[in-house]
Amino acid sequence: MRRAVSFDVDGTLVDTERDGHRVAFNRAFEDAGLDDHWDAVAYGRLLAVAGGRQRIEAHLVGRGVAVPEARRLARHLHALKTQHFVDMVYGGLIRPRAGVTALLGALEARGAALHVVTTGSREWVGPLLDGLFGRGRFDVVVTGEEVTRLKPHPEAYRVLLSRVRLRPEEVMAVEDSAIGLRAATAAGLDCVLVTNHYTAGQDGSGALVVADSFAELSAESLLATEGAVAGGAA
Ligand code: XBP
Ligand code: MG
Repeated sequence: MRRAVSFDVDGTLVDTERDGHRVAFNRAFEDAGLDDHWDAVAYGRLLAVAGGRQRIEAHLVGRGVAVPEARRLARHLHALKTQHFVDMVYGGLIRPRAGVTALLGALEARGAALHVVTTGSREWVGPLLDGLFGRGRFDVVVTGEEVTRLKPHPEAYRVLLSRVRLRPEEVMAVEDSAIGLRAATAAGLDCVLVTNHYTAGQDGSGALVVADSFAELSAESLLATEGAVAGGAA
């Protein structure tokens, strides 16, 4: 039996990208008096870059801003964006994906530890997890600030394993994207992919199962170390 499950945040525990982060990025552009605006389709392409600050920098360089200025401006814009997203979190605008809350309870009922590994910024990750799932619900939370290399690099998952002192085969990872899947499997974890409108159709090779909702997952199957990850009640 596995002893723990590690959840990704954006797109997995919560469906935050299109109507959350993207809106916050656009408000930051407006605050700074810039004409930049990311529509839902353009943002879907930009998600290929992990990390909000890195995403802004890549976008600015892509439209011809010199790298040093793009780096400086991205830091400024990302600070504005993060404040807008924190406001959205405290405003209750971000909700768990369907089935997540029940699955977390079912995992705890079976004695599993819950962890988080995300690329997102700790400034909003903390309030979001505490507000939606209760303070201290996740034993270890690794965010984008704790690593030097973001997903798909496995560093964040290696940090988790070192903190929880578990072997990779004792922890199941739950992710939404090919980037997250690659990070988890490169660290030696089995990984289940629960896709969303942005990540459906991405390369899910290497995932134990690719589901399009949490209804297809059960706590028992996430913790079982043999056999397929079956669906059914959490
Ligand atoms: C998804 C990301 C994050 C968010 C934006 O993280 O790549 O960068 O898009 O959050 P996850 P920040 O690993 O949870 O899927 O602006 O704080 O980076
Ligand atoms: Mg994600």
